Amino acid sequence: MPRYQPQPSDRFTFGLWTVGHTGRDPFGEPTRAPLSAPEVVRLVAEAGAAGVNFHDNDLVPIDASPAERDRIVRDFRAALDETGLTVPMATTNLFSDPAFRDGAFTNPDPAVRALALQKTMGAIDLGVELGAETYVFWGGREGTEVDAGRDVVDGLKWFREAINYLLAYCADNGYDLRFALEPKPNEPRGDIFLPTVGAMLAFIETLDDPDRVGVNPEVAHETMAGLNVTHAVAQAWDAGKLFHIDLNDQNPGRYDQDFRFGAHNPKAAFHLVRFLEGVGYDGPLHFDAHAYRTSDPEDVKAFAAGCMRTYLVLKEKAEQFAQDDEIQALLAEVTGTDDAQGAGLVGPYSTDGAAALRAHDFDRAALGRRGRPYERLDQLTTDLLLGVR
Ligand code: GCO
Ligand code: MN
Ligand code: MN
Repeated sequence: MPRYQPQPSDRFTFGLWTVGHTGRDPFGEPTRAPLSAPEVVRLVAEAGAAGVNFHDNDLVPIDASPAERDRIVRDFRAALDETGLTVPMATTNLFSDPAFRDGAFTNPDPAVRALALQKTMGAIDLGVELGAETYVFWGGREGTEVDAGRDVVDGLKWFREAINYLLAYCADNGYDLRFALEPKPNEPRGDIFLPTVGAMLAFIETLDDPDRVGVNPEVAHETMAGLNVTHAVAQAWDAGKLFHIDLNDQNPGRYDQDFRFGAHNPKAAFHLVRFLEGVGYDGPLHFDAHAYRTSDPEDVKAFAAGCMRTYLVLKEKAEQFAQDDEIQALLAEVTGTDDAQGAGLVGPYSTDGAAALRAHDFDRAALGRRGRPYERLDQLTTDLLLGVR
């Protein structure tokens, strides 16, 4: 088998909206012809992915008749059956239609909030029908430009009401679906509510059934907020909330770029892969990215292949990192695991332990002098990534 050839067991997924992206942006018209859902399924399957995800309206147009819906779903399912691809995740488009221009679940108009619930219940039914196990909520229009115009606490309350309602809807229908909330700081709104993984994790604990709800961190979104995505993902993992992940790349301080995974900052991508593989994350690895506007259909295939190839190369690099004696010795040094001096002084509190710690005589100056060879460690990591190690 060719090296770095993705297999379904790698759990890579793409969205209909990612590989099917037509190159439209706020300044320009599409540069590529749209692909039908079965065409995306075949392209993604040929590239070696395991699954395909969709927003309700990526598959079924918002004004499709019931007969059209049935035909589209039948053709899509036939393509899935033919290729063996699955649908691990589904989601709702609550941002394109003008009705949602001032938010969906957090819209001040209760009629729009009700419409958003109605649309999402239909989309959940569709997702479940096609086998989805995770349902993603990305609050595209849930936010503001004008802070005088919205009480944020109202926004949070309405968002909570909506998620609670939909949790109850799933329970009522016997759907074994987990929800993954996806934070983003801005775009398309000036400010989107619950902008980061940390904010979302705190919000989840206020829901009626927090156990069924986790997060869907995205590389680009944390990077847009100037944050370290691996730290965010680690916190989600620590909380038992890493239900899904959106992989792509982003240059901080720029527009929402959705670059091919690893395209901009391969070192950050490496640390993320090393983390995911190290802890044994076994959920879907979803590429929420799209090809450059300049790409033709062949280049779109190269884009999809490139996302997966980079992940697999970085996975191999992570294994190399774990087996490199020099790197591991430096790691032991910087993490203090080679040093017995402090052992026994820290750990769970006890009265005796606290007394011993209070009586302990530290050589503070020596502690302040102790070397931390991060330069050497990072250079070895760089050498390894650049292929000279
Ligand atoms: C974005 C988001 C979306 C969501 C998608 C799934 O920046 O537009 O990342 O692509 O991931 O709507 O909910
Ligand atoms: Mn995004
Ligand atoms: Mn996303």
